[in-house]
Formats: sequence, C-alpha cells, structure tokens
Amino acid sequence: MSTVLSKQDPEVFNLIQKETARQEYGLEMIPSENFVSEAVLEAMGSTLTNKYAEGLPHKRYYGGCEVVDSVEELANARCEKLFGAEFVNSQPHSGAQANQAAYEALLTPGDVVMGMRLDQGGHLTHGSPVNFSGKHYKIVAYGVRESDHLIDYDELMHLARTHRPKMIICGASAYSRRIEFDKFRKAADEVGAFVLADIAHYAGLVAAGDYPSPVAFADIVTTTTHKTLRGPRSGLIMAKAAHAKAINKAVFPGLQGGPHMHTIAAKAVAFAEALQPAFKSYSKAVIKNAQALSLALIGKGFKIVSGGTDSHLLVVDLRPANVTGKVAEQALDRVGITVNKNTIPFDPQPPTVCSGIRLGTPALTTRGMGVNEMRQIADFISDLVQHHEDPAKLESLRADVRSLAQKFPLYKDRLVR
Ligand code: DSN
Repeated sequence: MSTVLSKQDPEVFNLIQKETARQEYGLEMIPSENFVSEAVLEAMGSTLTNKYAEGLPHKRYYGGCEVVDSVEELANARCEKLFGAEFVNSQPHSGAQANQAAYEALLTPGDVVMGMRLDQGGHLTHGSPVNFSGKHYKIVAYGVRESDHLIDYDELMHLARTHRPKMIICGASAYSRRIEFDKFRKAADEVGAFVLADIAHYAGLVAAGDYPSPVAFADIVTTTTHKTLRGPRSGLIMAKAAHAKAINKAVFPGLQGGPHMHTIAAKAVAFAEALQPAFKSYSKAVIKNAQALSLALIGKGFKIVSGGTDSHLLVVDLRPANVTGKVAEQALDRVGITVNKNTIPFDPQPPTVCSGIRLGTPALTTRGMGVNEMRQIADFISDLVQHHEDPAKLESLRADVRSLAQKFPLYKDRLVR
C-alpha cells in the first residue's frame, strides 16, 4: 500500500499502521469504543477540515460557507429524524463539551445540580469534584441500591425534595440496565428542575428502539456520536425547541470557536447509516451479545453487577476471582483483549485499582461476532484471570485471541502487511 502519507511522513504513517493492526488483531471490548465505516473515515479525512464556519448555517462570521451550511443542515435534519428530536445542534466537539453547553444554557454557576455518582456508574461531567461540573455547581449525588445495583429512584425523589436542584442529570457510563427517564421527569417536575439526559453510551440503542428514549422526557439530551451510535469521535445536543436559542449561544460563542465541519459531515454519514434497517439488526445483536457474554461469565463463576445487562455493557465484579480490576486490565491487555478497570458499586478498592472491569460488545458486534464468539471470549477471560501469572498461558491465549480476531476482518485493506 503506497500512500502520500507513507512517503511524506513515514513516522506518523507507521504509528497509524501499528494502531490499525492493534485494532485488527485484538478484541476491543471497551464499551465506549466502536469501529466506524470507511464512509465515515472518508468524510473525516476530507477537505471540510479546512473551513472556518463560526456561527450557524446562513448566519456565519466567515464567507464561503454555502457548502458547509448544507452539510450542517443535513446532519441536523438526519439527527432530528433518527431520534425524533425537536431541535439539534451538531457542533459540540465531544460529549463533555455538549454537557458543558447544557449547563451553560440552563444554569448559573452555584446552582444545585443532581447527578449520578461517578463510582456507581455516572460520568465526570455529572458532578465530579475534579471536573468543571463539580467545581462550579453545588452537586448532590444519587446512586444505586446496594441490594440490586439498580438506580434508587426513592432516594432520588427524596434528595430532590430535600435539595431542590435546578437540574437533574440522568445517564451513565457504567450502568447496564434500563434507565427510567419518566421517573427523572417526575422528580424534576415536583421541584421545578430541568432534566438533562446524557445518552452517550446508549445513543445507538436508543436510535434503534432497543433502549428507552429520553427525548420526550428531558429538556436537553446530549450524546457522544462514537460509541453505540458508531459515528466519528464527537458530540451533539438535542432539545425541546424552547431551549434552542440558549443552547446555540452556549455552544458558540459561549464555549467553542469554529465547528469541525469534517466531523459534522461524518456525523451526517453515521446518522444515515443508523437510519438503515441493518443498524436495527446491529443494535439487537449488540445487546444479545452482551447478554450472552454476561451469562457465560456467570457460568464461569464470575459475579456481574446487577446480575446482568439490558444494554451493550456489563461490569464484572472480580472479587470472587481474587484479582483486582487493575491486574485484570493489564493481563487482558497482554493477550490483546482491551477493557478498562472499573469501580463496582460500594467498591472497597480505590479508583486507581478497582474491583471490576467494564466490558462492552459494540465493537466486536460491528466486526460480525455473535453469541458463539462471546462464549469463546468468556473462556479466554476466565482462563486468563486464573493463570494471569503464567507466561506460557498468556502466550497461548494471545495466539487464540489473534486467531479469533483474524476470522472477522476489519480494516485489513488499510494494512501494509
Ligand atoms: N470516557 C467515556 C467512557 O469510556 O465511558 C465516557 O465519556
């Protein structure tokens, strides 16, 4: 394969080759990652990266925006259709920026906000003290019940009545069960709060109708576009029309400068892909695979947080296996299975160690793997956890992982060898 980049800058070309090979020959099980189509990659690598377009379609601060105006309008229209949203702003560079814009649009620094605890499945931008959200707003955190690891809606209601937040955030990055968005609306209505639903993890499943949609219940819905939605690395905001003006102002000039028009084009491509019937089958397969993986791991003696999953991810409690999340993540990395260590609810370990790992099926499902492969992977994980200090076992598992991955080619044509 001879490319302009390989000749001009072999150093960067070779690093990209290495990463492509890592993705091709390993098993990607981080639930927030996926593999985009060649069409999405092409739009990302297009001439649109050259264009400044601060402002909104037909109201820009730069000339020459007639083409990118059409790109942004197309992306917004496709997104509105996909989710049934009243309003879309597709300019946020990523999920954290989308959330920041939602805070800016609805709140004043110092306001009380409720969000899910990070160590029980929430997200940094939902009120962590090390994030802008926890620094600039008064955060009241809710969590899950210790008995079943499900969101404690009674606690949520009680906290809302006690603290009278201006905004309640729902959404999570390590919660495998269905979120009852109507209950968040009810709690918010009782105290006059806004609802922000962050569906970064679930967006693809929501679009396909396989996970509850918050669109009818939330004032603002934010998401990334690169997880289950399988688009480029980016974000977006949907909302009730009444919030459109405040959101537009918060994104630009409030927080961002020029929108990344090449990424907005790639989002438009991904939305069109998600509107196809094949995406519905994909979404169902993602959940079926996660459930099969969960059952197979339970069969091997592992504990799964909340006992299973209704979505694309599961959190494995490794305490019965006597290893920490940190040790398991590193050992899995050595054999080519990529995961991340994760706290389990009420974790006795610090977040740098963790008692669990978070597994997801969006990426493996994209490359065509199904239930049989999930059972095989559960065997790999179980074997590895038991023998993580045995170099010969690690070597043979590494070969098994590579051989399974090779049966499901991904970006093979992009590899030189
Ligand atoms: N960092 C993402 C995740 O891995 O879940 C959330 O933004």
